[in-house]
Order: sequence, then C-alpha cells, then structure tokens
Amino acid sequence: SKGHARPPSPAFTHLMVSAPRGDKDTIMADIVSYVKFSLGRTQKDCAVFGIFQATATSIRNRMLDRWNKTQKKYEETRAKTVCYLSLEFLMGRALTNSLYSIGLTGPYGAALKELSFSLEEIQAEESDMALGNGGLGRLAACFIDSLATLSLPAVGYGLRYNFGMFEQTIMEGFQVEKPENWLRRGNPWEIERFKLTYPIRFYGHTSHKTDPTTGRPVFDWEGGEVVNAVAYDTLIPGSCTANVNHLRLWSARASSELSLDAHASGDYLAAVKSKALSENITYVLYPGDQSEEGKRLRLKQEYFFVSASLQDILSKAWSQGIEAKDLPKHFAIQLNDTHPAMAIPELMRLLIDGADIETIGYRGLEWTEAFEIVRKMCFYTNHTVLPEALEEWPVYMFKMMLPRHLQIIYEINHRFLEEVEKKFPGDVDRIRRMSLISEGDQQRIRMANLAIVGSNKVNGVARIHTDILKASLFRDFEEFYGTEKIVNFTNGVTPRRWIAQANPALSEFIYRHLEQLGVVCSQEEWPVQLHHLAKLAELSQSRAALEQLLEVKYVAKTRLAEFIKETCDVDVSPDMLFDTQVKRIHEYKRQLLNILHVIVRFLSIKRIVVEATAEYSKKMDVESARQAAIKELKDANVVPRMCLFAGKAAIGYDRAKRIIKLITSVGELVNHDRDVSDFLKIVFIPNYNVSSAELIFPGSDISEQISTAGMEAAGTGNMKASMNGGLLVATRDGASIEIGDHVGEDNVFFFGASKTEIIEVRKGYQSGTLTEELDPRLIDALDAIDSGMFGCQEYFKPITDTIRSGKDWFCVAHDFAAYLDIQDEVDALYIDRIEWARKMLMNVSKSYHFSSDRTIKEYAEMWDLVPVKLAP
Ligand code: 4GP
Repeated sequence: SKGHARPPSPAFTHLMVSAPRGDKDTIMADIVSYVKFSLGRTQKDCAVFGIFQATATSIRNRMLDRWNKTQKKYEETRAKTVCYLSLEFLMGRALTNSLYSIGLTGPYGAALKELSFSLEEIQAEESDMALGNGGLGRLAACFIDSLATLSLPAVGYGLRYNFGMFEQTIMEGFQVEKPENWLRRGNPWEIERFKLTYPIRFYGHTSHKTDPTTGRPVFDWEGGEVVNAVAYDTLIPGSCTANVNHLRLWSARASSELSLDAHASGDYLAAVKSKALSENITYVLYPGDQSEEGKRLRLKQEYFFVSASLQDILSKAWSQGIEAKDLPKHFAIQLNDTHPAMAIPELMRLLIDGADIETIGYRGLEWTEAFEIVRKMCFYTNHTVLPEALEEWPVYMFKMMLPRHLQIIYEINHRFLEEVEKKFPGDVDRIRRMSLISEGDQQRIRMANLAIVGSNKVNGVARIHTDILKASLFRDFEEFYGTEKIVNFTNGVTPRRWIAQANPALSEFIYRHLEQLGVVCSQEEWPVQLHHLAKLAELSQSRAALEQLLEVKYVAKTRLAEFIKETCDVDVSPDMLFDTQVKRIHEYKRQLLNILHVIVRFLSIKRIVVEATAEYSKKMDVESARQAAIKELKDANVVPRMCLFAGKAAIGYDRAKRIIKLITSVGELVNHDRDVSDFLKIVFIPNYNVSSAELIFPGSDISEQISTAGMEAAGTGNMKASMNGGLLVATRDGASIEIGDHVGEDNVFFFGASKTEIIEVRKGYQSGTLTEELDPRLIDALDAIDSGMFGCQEYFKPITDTIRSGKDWFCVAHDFAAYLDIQDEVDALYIDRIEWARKMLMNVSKSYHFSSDRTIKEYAEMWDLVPVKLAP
C-alpha cells in the first residue's frame, strides 16, 4: 500500500517504457554485465552454461518489455481472454524459439561470436522443459505459440513440476528411468510472482446454515490443510507480432513456514516434515500415460492447479469490476482433457460459497445462475478413446479430500439426471450410463461425464476421432444434447518450431521458391501464413526444384546421422532410407508391427547373402565370397534402410518395456551382422523429447503412423513429418486420414484394416469364428524371436504368444501382410528419386492445413475471441 501512496515518478515512467535496444553492442554489454554482476564471474571462470544464462536473461528482458505492453493493451481493451488449462506443457527449449520470434537471431549470433561463443553451443546448454508425457502436452505447447502469434489474449495455466518427464536411459537394452531435474541449474526464463499467491484447501469439513434474508443455504468449508499456490510466469512471444503472452505455472508452498502446533509442542522436525509434505504437490509430473492409475497425489495436483488458476482468473475479473453474469464475455476456459475437469465444481463453489481471499468478491450466486455461467465459460477437449484413460476418481477420496466438491457434483448430477429422465422417461440404462457417478463395487466420479455436462462444447482432435466420440464413446450425450455440442477441431502443429527452426534448409527452399513463384511474403511471414505453401505444388514438374528438395532432405539426414552417432554410437549413412517411428511406446501404436517387419527384412537379407556367399565360395575364399554376395545385392538395387525408434514407455507398462527391449536386441544383432549391416540398421534413440524430435522429423524419409485403426485420436507426429517432406506409412487412423485428403491419397502409403474392419476382426477373435492363418513371414519372425536369436527368449515369449494365440487386440497379425506389401512399395518408389521428391513436395506444399494457427482460429471462433494486436 505504501507503494501506491507514493507520487508517480516521471523518471520511473520514462525508464519503464524505454525498450532495451536490439543491436549487437547492447546485447554484448548485457551478456557481459550479467556474467559480471549477477553471476559474479569473470571471462576466465564463466562456463558456457553461464553464457547461456546471461543470453537467456537478456532475451527474456526484451520480451518482458513487450509483455508489459501487451498486457496493458489487453486490459485497456477489456479483451476476452482464453485460459488454457493443461496439466501438461511439453515446451522443449525456448532459446531458439524466442530469438526467432523477436527477430533477433542475427544480432545475438553476432554478439556471441564476438564474445567467442556460438549460438549453437549456447542453445545446446538448455534443458528441455518437459512438463508433459506426450501428444496432449505437446499440443498445448503448439497452441500457446499459435495463440500468441495470432495476437489472441491467452494464458496457459499449468503446474511447475520440479521434476518433469523422467529421463529415459537404455541399459543393456532395457528402459531405465531417472529423475529429470530440469531446475537444478535454475531457469532463466521464469519470473516468480510472489504477489500472485492463492490458498488451496484440502480435507476438512463442510457445514451449512440458512441465510435469513434469502432463505438459501450458505455453505462453509473449513479445517483441513491449506497449501499456497505461487505463480511462475514464462513468456510466450508470438511471431510477426509484438504480442507476448504467458504461461502461468503454479508451485506449491506451505501456507505457514512451519506448522505452529507442532512447533509449539517442540516437535521441530515434524513441523519441517509437514511443510515438505505440502510442497510435494508440485514435485513431480505423473509419468503414466493413458494407462496410468489414479493416485491420491494426482487428484491433489488436479485440484490444486484448477483452484489456483480459477482464483487467478476471478481475482483479475473482480479487480476489473466485471459482474458475475458477464464473466463468460471476458473469459473462456479450455479444459485440456479431463485433468482440469474439477474446474466445473470449483467454479460453482467460488461463485456460490465464495473464495477464501478478499480479492475475489463473487459469492452468493443462485445455483442455476452459477451453472449457466460455468457452462458458458468452460469447453472440454477429449484426446483419447482408450477406455482405461477415462479418468474416474473414487467417491470416498473426494469425500475426504474435497468434501464440498462432492456435494456440488452430486447436485449437478441430480439436476442433470432429472433432465435426462424427462427426455428419456424410464430409460434406466441410459440414466445409469450418463450419470456422473458410476456404481459398482466402488462408486466413482466419471470426470468425462462431468466435463461434458459442465461445458459449452466438447471437441475431438481429428475427424475420425470426433466421429467415434459422437457414435460411441459419448453417444448418449450426442443424443441428449443434439449434434451441436460435440465438435471437431483437427489438431495442428506450429510451423515456427517444426519447420522454420527445425529445418533451416527446407525453410530456405520454401522462401526462395515462394519468391520465385511471385508470392510476396518475407522470410518471417511464410510460417504465419502457411497457406502460401500451396503454391509450391506448381514446382512438381520442375526437376531442378525436386533435386533441390532431395538435397534439403540430405542435409537434414546428415545432421540426424551425426546425432545418431553421438547418442547411439551407430554409423548410418544418409544414403540409406531413413524410416522413423517416434512417439510414446504403446501397443496400439504398434511399434511391434514395425520391428516384426524389420526382423523379416533382416532374415530375408541374411538368407540371400548367406546363400550367395555359399555359392561364390565354391570359387573363392569366404570373405571375398561374402563381399561378392553383398555387392550383388547392392547392384540389385536393394534399398538400405535405417529404422529409427524413439519413445518412452510408461513406468508401469510392462508390455511396452518388453517391446523396447525387443527393438534394442534386434538392433544389437543386426547392426553387428556383417552380412546385413550395409543394408539395415536399427537404432533406438534414448530419451525422446522435443529437441530430438526437432532433428528426427526433418531427417525422416518415412514416418511410421501405424496405429490400429480407430485408436489414435489424431497424432501430431504425422503432421510434423509431412510438413518436413517425410512420407507417411499410415493406417487410416487419426489425422493421417485428413493428411491424405490434403496432400493427396497417392502421396501417403496407406495400408491395413479400416476402423470398421478392425471391429469385425475383433468380433471374430472374440467369438472364435475368425481363425486367420498367420502370414508365413510373420511365423518366421516369431520363430526367430522364440529361438533366442535375439536373446531374452523367455522375456519376449508373452509378446510372441499373444500374436500366435490370436488374442491380438491390436491386430498386428491381421495387418501384417498389407504392411509388408506397402513397405515393398516404399522401396520401389525410393529408387525413383524424382518421383519420390514429387511426393515429398506435395507433402510440404499441401500440409499447410495442419498448422496449429488454423486449429486455433477454429477454436477462437468457438471461444468468441478476437485478436488484439500490439502496434509493432
Ligand atoms: C494424445 C493422443 O494419443 C494423440 O493421438 C493426439 O494427437 C494428442 O493427444 C493431442 O490431441 N493423447 C494423449 C493422452 O497424449 O494423454 O491422452
């Protein structure tokens, strides 16, 4: 309050608005000054990491200036803001992206050079911000990039985990997890905002009395423990706009430094322990994926993050004098999956019972009015149809931890089911299915049902996925609400990170050719106006352009080959066909199908070389015979292939871990087999993350998108590959189908059973009416594994047994022959370099539809959000 009473100082105001300059000399001075005054180092004892810290801080300061102006502008215009609530943000590194966005890559490069460092070595010092498990978290990161780029007022809300996604190491071929201590050396990007601290209550009890004037019940939730949420902001710069938004992550802090009770009784250690326990909430990202089991701490995380975010939103609204009924005009809340679904009862609670702090004055709303507001503000995205991934929380856990929320959920349910009963009288089964509470041995809260009932719209992430939601998973809701409630927004990825930054050679190609084709668009502009790429299709008959495109790919493959050498110590030549499958390891994604194909390939090459060697060795010594056999195969145009895998298995997902071991074991044998290794290499890149993806996608000739049809919601790796001129080997699943629509069916290697066929195949398996013969080549591969050729016979047995027994839920055997056939087509086409390049070109040109800018524009229409662009 003292600060407010002080008369404003013109000097202060003047200095506040003067932006730091972006010239080389000022940048150098900033960096050195940071090293000297903040790190207390000299040139001699400053490690490269110190220079990274100095550089990052100076970039952040430049963004801060823009951020201040952006926030001021949003406030002045009273613009509507979207709050993107996500428990995961898989951001990757920030340095390259930030420099790119603020357009200072050149001056920073020059400044560092003069200080005798290179931008590349500084970039390499940064740890990935890996606060996410997979697709859903990476999507959130692409979305907040697009929101800033489109100058849309937005805040990303999440948790600041001390430990993000675990670090995967491979030991003796097995996945071994290690904690990823990304904050160990500090985080120069974040800004701690002590002032933004909100109390979050757990446990305790509720009571109510009747308000004598209104006659309404007034609820109180008291006791239990209160943990504080402290905000940490990370700036999110847009491209081709001066707008800078932010990601606000919450960290748990004990509400009192030491528990007074324990302290008073002299138990100092107990007091410290209780502080540590409450701060545990944001300690670690849950490392499960779709099959993860619910845990109490996870529920705590969900509520903690939702409550802090909503209190932040409401206190901002209150300070701006926004009336409760007008909240939906000013804020939209997007729930990224059901993890933040507690926002629905929490917002009800804050509007009806009121918050614990004075800066939020909303309270006392009547139920229907409050629910109307909640339903207008909230939107829910579903990311998976896997039944095991649909969150449910035991009622008893809620009762203990969040007693007031349980009451609210019961009330929402009661009123909702009354409406269902009205519309479908006597349809008991339907009511049971739609209830927010599942009955069974244990009552559970169905978070998806809660999210649907409390939201304005529900969306799927690709056409096929939304169709499945409408027709099966959420069919009852579709029938109840009508066809307008469930909508589709096909995912997208940010072309800034995934083309412009990840693939400089391709960016140059795009820019030069757009220029030649008469598109007026600067080097910075095309990634924000990606539709211009459509024009590139006109180059499909230009041999010179196609050859250049092959050259671009070669450059990226060379970089990837170096990375493979560094990380796996395997030599691969960029002349090989680079075939990659990078994503979480999951049975439905079918890395198994891929490695089985690789085994078939290995066996077949081996057989040919061994037979030919035997033949030749009648006339010469064995080694010369072997060389002759290999030469013969090379002359026969056999396409050498490098099969790259990367991805993490959930810690408790035994089957996925066995698949990793199978891949590494096959690699171990094949890479050292002198008959075969010229034609086939297998690598498993450990610790797949955003940074390695930035090398892998540009360097992929083929990207495997081979999930069992109907199981991959969208996929986004398919988009990253296609944009970088990687051809997809794909099932008709997720967004690959739409990629086919846009880049042309002929430019994707589609294969395998469709979603409808899969249903039939599974029915056959279940009823025992379908007894498919296994493809002989598949039998060979299974026999090879079972023979112990790759070691670990017993460990792999459950995998081969599943396929042999026909209880093959993921239909690996069913799609096997089709998969091998399509891989033959891939080989045949690869030899025709120009035709291959033509398909690459069509992918690069026509995948512009999958820019996350397009996706966000669609969401923005639903949110009723308009751009508020800061003057440059
Ligand atoms: C993923 C889906 O598996 C993937 O298909 C989709 O592209 C991505 O979300 C983004 O929508 N799901 C998850 C998850 O990451 O945890 O359910």
